[in-house]
Amino acid sequence: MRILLIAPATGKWRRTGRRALFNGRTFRFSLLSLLTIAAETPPEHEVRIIDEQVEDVPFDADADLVGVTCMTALAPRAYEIAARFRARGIPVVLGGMHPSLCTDEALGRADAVVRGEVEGIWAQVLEDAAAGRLSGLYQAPTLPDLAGLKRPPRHLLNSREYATINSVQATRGCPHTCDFCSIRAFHPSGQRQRPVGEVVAEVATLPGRFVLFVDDHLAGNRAYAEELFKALVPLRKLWVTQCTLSIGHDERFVELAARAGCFGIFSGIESFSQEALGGVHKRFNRVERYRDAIACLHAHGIGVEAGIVFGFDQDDPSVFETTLKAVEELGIDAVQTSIMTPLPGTPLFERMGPRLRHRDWSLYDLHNCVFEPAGMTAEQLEAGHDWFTREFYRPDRIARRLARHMMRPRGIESVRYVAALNAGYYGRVTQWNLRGWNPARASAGVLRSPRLARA
Ligand code: B12
Ligand code: SF4
Repeated sequence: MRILLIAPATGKWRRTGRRALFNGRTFRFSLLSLLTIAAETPPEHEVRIIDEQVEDVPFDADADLVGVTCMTALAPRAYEIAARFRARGIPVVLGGMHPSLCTDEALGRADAVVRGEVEGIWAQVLEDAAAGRLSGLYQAPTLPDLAGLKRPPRHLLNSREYATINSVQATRGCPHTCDFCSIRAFHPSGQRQRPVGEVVAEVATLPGRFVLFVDDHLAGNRAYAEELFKALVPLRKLWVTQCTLSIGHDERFVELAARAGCFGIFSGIESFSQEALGGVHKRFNRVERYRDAIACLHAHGIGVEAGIVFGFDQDDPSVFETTLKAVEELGIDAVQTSIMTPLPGTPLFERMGPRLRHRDWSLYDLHNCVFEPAGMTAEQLEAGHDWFTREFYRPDRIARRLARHMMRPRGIESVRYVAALNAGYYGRVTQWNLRGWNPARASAGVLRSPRLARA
């Protein structure tokens, strides 16, 4: 069979991806979801991967089966794509985060849906598609064993379009249960790990030094992480990953991570209100310990990109200004801002049901306010989010940040990465015309620029 695997993108990401400059490449790393499916596909089939961020979907392609992956914000686009192929009589199977968590909805938009991980069920999907009887829900009877996973065929991607195609996944899921997070909803049994030897063997085959671990919390199991880091040391790779800031409370562990090649982490700090963190089951983030944890990471040459969320019930219009001051004081290297978004399948979504403003999934992209906030209006929340992002990525602030970064241990080695991150986010501010205003300062007489359509 000729199999077309598609990763859709929303309108603004499609427009951004086609620009020569500030085209979002910094934030584009290899599509492990589709590469994993390609790896599971026997060689007698022909697989082509389309990433809509960088190329148009070939709606007239000759294909015997189309597979579309999607997260929530991309569901409407995935359904559009599915409808176009189904209109030509080509069967479509949907999979990934959103179809797994909103299965009934997805089943109404495709011939079949795979719920959960693809290993252990893809062969059945292919057999049914080849026999012309692809239909309904497919789910592997047990969670796949992460030992013996096949290597992703990264050559199917055009490496020039990505920050890196050296993405690797060592673990799936997370041991924590933050109630706004899709990871726990998708992986309810917590975290599973691949054998260290297999991960290290895969990393060793990757060209160049830079590697990106897409794990949700690479240090979720400390003993496993230590074993992995020790095995990575001799490879002399340089890598970044996601994990909680709590690793910064253990200097010995941070030192090992640095020796293993870690020079950056993305960490969901989320808020500077302990009460807000408690309200979403993220009490393990200790606000009073942020400073020491970040200082420890910096001392070992590990940069920190923080995830910050606005729109907690405890947030009022002053939150944007106080957060800006706090992240600057802590010397955080980059910030990814989001607006609190109740994503389907999460406990937060259930709790927020009556407060949801609509269920237009295309706006559930973490940059729009889709619920009624408690401490400010939806307009103030969106404006403050945009204002914070624009202020944090002001060129003078970026320049100061980079100068400060270079002075830190291993700063020269990692400054290119921090610069690329900051330039990438600055590009978003300009390309997406993020302006906003500070709700704590804006009074009736202040000119407020309206938000442009975001999807
Ligand atoms: C890499 C990544 C990206 C990359 C690439 C995305 C991509 N298309 O692959 C980039 C940087 C582009 C990205 C962007 C965004 N992302 Co993202 N991303 C991830 C991340 C960290 C890893 C994905 C991955 O490679 N996983 C490894 C693979 C092997 O696992 P998997 O995707 O679950 O796939 C398995 C199964 O789901 C299944 N499967 C998956 N797809 C399909 C398709 C078919 C047909 C079948 C049969 C099976 C199947 O089989 C796979 C193997 O078992 C995930 C977190 C995560 N753990 O998944 C977040 C995640 C998917 N992203 C998320 C979000 C919110 C976003 C953004 C909206 C962020 C933002 N505010 O801008 C944007 C949206 C971009 C857009 N509008 O176009 C959320 C989605 C939540 C949700 N419910 O929707 C996640 C879960 C992060 C989180 N912690 O909440 N992201
Ligand atoms: S620690 Fe991060 S990945 Fe884990 S449940 Fe919380 S938000 Fe999700």
